[in-house]
Amino acid sequence: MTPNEHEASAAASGAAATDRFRQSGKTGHAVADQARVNELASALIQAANDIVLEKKVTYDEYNALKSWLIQVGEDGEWPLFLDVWLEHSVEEVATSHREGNKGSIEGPYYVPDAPQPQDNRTIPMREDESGTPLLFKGQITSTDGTPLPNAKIELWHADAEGFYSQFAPDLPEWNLRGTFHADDQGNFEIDTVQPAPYQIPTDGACGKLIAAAGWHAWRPAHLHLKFSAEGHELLTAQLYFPGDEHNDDDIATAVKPELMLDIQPAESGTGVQTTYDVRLDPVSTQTPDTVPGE
Ligand code: MBD
Ligand code: FE
Repeated sequence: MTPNEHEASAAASGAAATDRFRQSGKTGHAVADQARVNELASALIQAANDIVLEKKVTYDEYNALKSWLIQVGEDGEWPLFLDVWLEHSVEEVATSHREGNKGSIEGPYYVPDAPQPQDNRTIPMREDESGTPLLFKGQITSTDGTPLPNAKIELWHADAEGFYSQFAPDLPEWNLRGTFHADDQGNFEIDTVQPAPYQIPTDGACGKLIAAAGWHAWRPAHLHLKFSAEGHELLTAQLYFPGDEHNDDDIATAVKPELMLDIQPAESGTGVQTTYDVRLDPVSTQTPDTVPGE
């Protein structure tokens, strides 16, 4: 991979992630409650002012911040910046009530409605797709153990070079993105390949911050998943591979011990396999108004 190819994919991935977010339908849920906007915006502005006063921020530093924030927008990297450094806390708040499997952040590279392969098993990939073949299987149940027939599994991940289709040049649309359904016992089996670790583009605004601060730009190799079933909360997760050098210092703070896969040699003799069972939380019938004590 030459620096020029990295540059090309940095520009493409930022713009594509920004477009994707605009089309996601999530922008329509803006918080309209004035008291809440006041509370959150005031707290954020206060926190920033506290930092300026406490750290004695200079005009040069203030102007560096201003030009960097402008650059984040020009590079299309707001989705990347927010998902890498903030989404993990939002995810923690959103899922703290759950009893079923732990999840993790969605990140900037999800695309809804990925193809459903005819065999309900093989993720779309190039004929010569490189990487270790990976059989990913498991069972989806409710938290009480009841199998969830026909549960939906969406899987997307980087290729063996660390690139995501639709966000990097020269990859077929939907490469390594698929939608699958569990059988009548909630069981699923998916054939894919092992992804490589992901590096934040080095030439964009986020990469410049990482270099200027002396951090590293890596996420450990990961699978992205969404598990859904009628009457159950959507589980958005990432799963990780033991031994990855960045499992303990993920730049996006999205690794949890419960999300580590158990990778074994494949019974087929080719590649590796892993079994990951998933328990989904039933949608609560209690509205906040009926929670005792409220
Ligand atoms: C990724 O692949 C990712 O999963 C996250 C959360 C942020 C940046 C790139
Ligand atoms: Fe990712």
